[in-house]
Amino acid sequence: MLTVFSEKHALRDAKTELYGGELVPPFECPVRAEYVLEQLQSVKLGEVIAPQEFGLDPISRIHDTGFLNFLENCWADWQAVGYKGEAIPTVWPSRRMPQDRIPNHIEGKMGYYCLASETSISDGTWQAARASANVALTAQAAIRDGTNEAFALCRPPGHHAAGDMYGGYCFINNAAVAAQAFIDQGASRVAILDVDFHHGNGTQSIFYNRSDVMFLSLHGDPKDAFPHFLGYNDETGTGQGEGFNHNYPMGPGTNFKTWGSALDDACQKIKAYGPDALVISLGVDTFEHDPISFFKLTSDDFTRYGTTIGTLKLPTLFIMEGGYAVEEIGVNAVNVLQGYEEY
Ligand code: B3N
Ligand code: ZN
Repeated sequence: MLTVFSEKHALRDAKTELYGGELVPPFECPVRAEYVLEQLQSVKLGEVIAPQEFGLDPISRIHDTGFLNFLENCWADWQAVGYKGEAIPTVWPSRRMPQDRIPNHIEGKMGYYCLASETSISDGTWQAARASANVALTAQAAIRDGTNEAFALCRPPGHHAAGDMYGGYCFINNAAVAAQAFIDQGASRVAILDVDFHHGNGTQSIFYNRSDVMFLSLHGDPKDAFPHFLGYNDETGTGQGEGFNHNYPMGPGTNFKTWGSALDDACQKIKAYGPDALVISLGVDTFEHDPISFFKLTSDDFTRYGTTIGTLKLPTLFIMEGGYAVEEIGVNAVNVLQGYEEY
């Protein structure tokens, strides 16, 4: 399988994450991508190429210009007011406040464009996020040009990023940008299957009122897991999008028996939808030893479900999302890709 990878991922190297009232070293760290690269090279999965530069146009199909300008300038603006730490919001337009005023001050801007405060912005974040989107778009272009499957080793991840919000370690929604590229190049329907432990709130919100992109997500029940406010099973889409959004929230201790049944159901829906391409938001934080999740998938389960995805026989773009058991992240992610190829 073709892999696209950019060394520029390492520019995203924040020193702090807000967790449990403390600033701790981020779970989403550069070594994650290096371990995945190492594993796919050690099993000789296939060619690894660097991304092309696509510019901002395909990213702007998904994200607001004001939001992208904010991301580009955030670190400089934060430093310009004299703040010493990494950029973290402290105030939000919450209930009974107008939702559409964008403050001038960086403190207010952060609250406007941020959905959760664990994710610090620091030097290099924007450059790495841009490179990550280019990785997704390069893999997407390979499929457009006739490759049946490709792996975009994206970092930072993307599925929590909405059209105008970052958070959950995500800045640019790589899966959404790639899905939109398929549509813009003539695809009638694209399915996005999100198998990360966390609900892909950003991807859901981007396509919620559309029927040309179906979104399906298997994830930790938001009653008990991030992002807490989206990902319930009564969220089925709106307007033209009604019936094209499918959530499978599952509780603590979920093992492959339960998770695999949800996957089978999602695959049936994808088959019935008949997409021209399938985008997989591939997070491996469903792993039994992941430090921030409560699912119990084993390394062998990743191979098994890769094969299930392969049975769909669709042009498939895998996009790396989460996974924080760094010693095993490579084996788990590559097991999915090898399982897919076994079909
Ligand atoms: O949810 C968490 C979190 C939960 C448990 C933790 N433990 C037990 C150490 C630590 C953190 N934090 C909120 C931010 C989560 C962002 C999730 C990013 C992701 O992987 N999305 O797919
Ligand atoms: Zn996740």
